[in-house]
Amino acid sequence: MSYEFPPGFEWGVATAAYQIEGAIAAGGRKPSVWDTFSALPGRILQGATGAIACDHYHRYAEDVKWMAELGIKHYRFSLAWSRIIPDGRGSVNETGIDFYRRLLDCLQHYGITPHATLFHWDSPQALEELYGSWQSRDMAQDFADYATAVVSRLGDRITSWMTINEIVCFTHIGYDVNRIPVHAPGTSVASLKQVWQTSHHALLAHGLACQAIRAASPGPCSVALVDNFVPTVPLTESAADIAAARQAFHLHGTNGGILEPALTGAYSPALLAQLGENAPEIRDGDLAIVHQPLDWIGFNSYFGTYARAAETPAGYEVLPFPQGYPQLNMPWLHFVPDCLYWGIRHLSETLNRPDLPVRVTENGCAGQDSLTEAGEVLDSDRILFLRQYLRSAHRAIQEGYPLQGYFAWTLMDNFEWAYGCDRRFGLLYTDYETQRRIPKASFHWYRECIRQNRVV
Ligand code: GBH
Repeated sequence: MSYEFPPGFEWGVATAAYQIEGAIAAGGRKPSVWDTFSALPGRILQGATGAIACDHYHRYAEDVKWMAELGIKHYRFSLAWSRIIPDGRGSVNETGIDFYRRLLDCLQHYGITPHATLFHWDSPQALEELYGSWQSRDMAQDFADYATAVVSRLGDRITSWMTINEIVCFTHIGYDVNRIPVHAPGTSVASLKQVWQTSHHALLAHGLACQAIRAASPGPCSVALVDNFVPTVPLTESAADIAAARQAFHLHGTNGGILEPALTGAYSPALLAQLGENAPEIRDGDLAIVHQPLDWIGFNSYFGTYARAAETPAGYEVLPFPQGYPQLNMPWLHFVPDCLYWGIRHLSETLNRPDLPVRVTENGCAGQDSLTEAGEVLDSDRILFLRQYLRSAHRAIQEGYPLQGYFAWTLMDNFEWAYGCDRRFGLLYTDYETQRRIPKASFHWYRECIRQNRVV
């Protein structure tokens, strides 16, 4: 098997603003909830913050040069809301916009197509103080206004837009019931209903932003949502286990309450029944707003959960990972390459959206990377990981599923949220002392895949 991809397959890398930019007070930027959260003692491993991160704000030109060296033609990045509208609502900071113009011009110089995410978790602190950010329905309209501000200014340089990255990560992981959550804003709330309300508001924000992007774009553009739904993977590919995985999908993780309403216009009925009084308040007309036509869907693929047919009332069971199951250097990052294929197939078959083009907008892993005496990083574990997931992508294409592109997470080691700078996901090793980027073995391997347009 040569694992060749079709001509035009989009090879890329992905990053996010707060994880790489640093320069948190430069050019009129005001704090986001991640600045506040990471400054609190004990929230982030080794007390790291994103204050400097990879200093990409100042070093973007060098970073884009590395992308060109890697051979990618597509780059996914995010914009920092509080750089562009520092108070979250109200006046636009043109200096913030200018930074992205410089970045975009540099990408264009190297022939790299930008794919921009409007929001990757860094809500303006001002809106947290004003109304508790995602706890308020007002956040949705403020987000849509921010989308208008961005697209009307940068729509000449960007035509591929993503509204929001991974709703669950700043709602269900940012708000928790009677427990300190691990992500910003880190608010403890009284009920699960309040948690679901935050993700419902984020879905509304997504819907209103889709409308705002299309209204503000000076020319044709495409609009997507990016989600990290968790695929259920049939333990064997028997017809019974496949049916079990499809049944299990809706109630697994938050699949039925985030991806499902966005793509089908309805929360999973089974999920709503299970939530009972903890279901969010959904007003008349909300689901029509949430269910905007999308040009494609972004799938962040990291792990999945095995399911099989079983003699349970539901007719299936989801399986815990056995002791010793292979995983990468994060507690949740089990090695399940088939989840990439099954995620795409569930979009098509289980949510009945075979029409919807897919991009894998993130896939990657943390290793315990270190420099050898010769100054190399020999991350054969990352090569193993990426190679197997890419083979799974290849299978999806071979079977006719509409997978258009693949973005490795991530260009360079960066601020890994609650894990600070301790966990490295990059193809480039970041020396945080000197800000030097050092290509890992996986960088050279990925470049070869791109050059040959196949999994090598
Ligand atoms: C991606 O999320 C993010 O988009 C990206 O910014 C990040 O750097 C990358 O992953 C690597 O982590 O057990 O409560 O700690 C991936 C989805 C979200 C999956 C958080 C694991 C752990 C929740 N991840 N989740 S918890």
